[in-house]
Amino acid sequence: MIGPGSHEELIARIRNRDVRAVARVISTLENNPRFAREFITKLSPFHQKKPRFGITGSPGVGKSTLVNHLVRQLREQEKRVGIVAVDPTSPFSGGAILGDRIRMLDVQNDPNVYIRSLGSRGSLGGLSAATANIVRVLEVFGVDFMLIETVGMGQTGFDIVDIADTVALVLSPESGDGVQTMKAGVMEVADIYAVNKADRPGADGLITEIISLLGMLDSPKEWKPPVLKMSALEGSGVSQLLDSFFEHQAFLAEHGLAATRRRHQIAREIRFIVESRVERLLTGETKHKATLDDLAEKVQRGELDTYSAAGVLIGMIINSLRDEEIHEET
Ligand SMILES: Nc1nc2c(ncn2[C@@H]2O[C@H](COP(=O)(O)OP(=O)(O)OP(=O)(O)O)[C@@H](O)[C@H]2O)c(=O)[nH]1
Ligand SMILES: [Mg+2]
Repeated sequence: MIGPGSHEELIARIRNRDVRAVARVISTLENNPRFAREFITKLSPFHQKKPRFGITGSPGVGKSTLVNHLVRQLREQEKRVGIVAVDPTSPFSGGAILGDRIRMLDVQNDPNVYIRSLGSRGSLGGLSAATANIVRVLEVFGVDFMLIETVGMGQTGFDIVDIADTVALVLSPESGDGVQTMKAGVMEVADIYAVNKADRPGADGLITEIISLLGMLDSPKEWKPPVLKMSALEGSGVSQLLDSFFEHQAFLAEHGLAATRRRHQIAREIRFIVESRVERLLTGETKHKATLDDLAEKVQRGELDTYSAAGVLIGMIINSLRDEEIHEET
C-alpha cells in the first residue's frame, strides 16, 4: 500500500530508474483512481512525452511478434523502450501478462526494456483511464520510446489514437478481417497499414484491397498511409515498419501537426476523465443511483418530466464533484 506523503519519494525513485517503484506505482494507478489523481498531479512537472507508436489489430494478427522486432531494432539503436500491451480478454492484469510475456521472452530480461500488460476493463479496444498515466510514468522512468499494443481502435471513448502519435493497423490474410475492419470506419484512423503473415497466401490480395479502399476514402490527407507487407515470423519486411513510423513522426513535425494532434488527444483525455467521474457517481450503490431510480419512478407516475428529472440529478452531481475537489485539496 502506498501511504500519503510518499508520492515525492516514489517519483524520485522512478526518476532514478527504480524498477520496483515503477511496478508498484503502475499497479496502484490501475486500481485506484484517487491515487492516480494525486500522483499524476505531482508527477506532471517531471513529465516529458516521448515518441509513442501504437500497434493495433485483431487478435492473433501478429502484433506482439512485430513489437518484438521493433524492440530489437530500437535496442540496436541503444534506445530504452517501454511497452504497454492492453489485453481486452483480461478485466484486470496485476502484471499477469501470460500470452504476451511468453511471446516476448527474448526481450524480457533486458533492463532497458520495460513491458507491462494492462486490462482494458472490458471494453473492446478501449483503454482504461490508467493507460495514459502508465505511459507517463514510463516516460518519467526514462524510456526513449513507447510501444503500445491494443486490439481494435477508433470505436470507443478513449483508445489508442488518443495516446499514440502514430498508429499502425496490423492485418493478416488469414484473419480475414481486412474489409470488415475497414468498413467499420476504422480505416481513417490508421497512419500505417501493416499486412503481416506475408508468408501465408492472400497477402497481395489483401494489400490490393486495402489500397483500393484507401483510394475510396474522401478524406484527402497529406499523409499517404503506407501499406506494408511483412512476415514477423520470418522477419522479412519488418524494418519498414519502424522506418514508416519515423517518416510519419517527421511528417507530423514538418507540418506542425504534432502539437495539434497532441492537444486534441489531451482534450479527449480530459473529457474522458470528466465522463468517468460522472459515470462513477451514477454506477453501483451510490446515492446518485438511488436518486436516479427515484426520479425515474416519479416520471413514470407523471409527477415529473424527464428534463426536470435530469436537472435535479445534474444539480446533485455538480455538488458532489465540488465536494470531491474540496476534499482532495485538504
Ligand atoms: N505464419 C505467420 N505466423 C505469424 C506471423 N507473425 C505472427 N505469427 C504467429 O501468429 C500467432 C499470434 O501472434 P502474436 O504476435 O501473438 O499476435 P497478436 O496480434 O499479438 O495476438 P493477441 O495479442 O492475442 O491479439 C503466433 O503463433 C505467431 O507465431 C507471420 O508473419 N507469419
Ligand atoms: Mg499480443
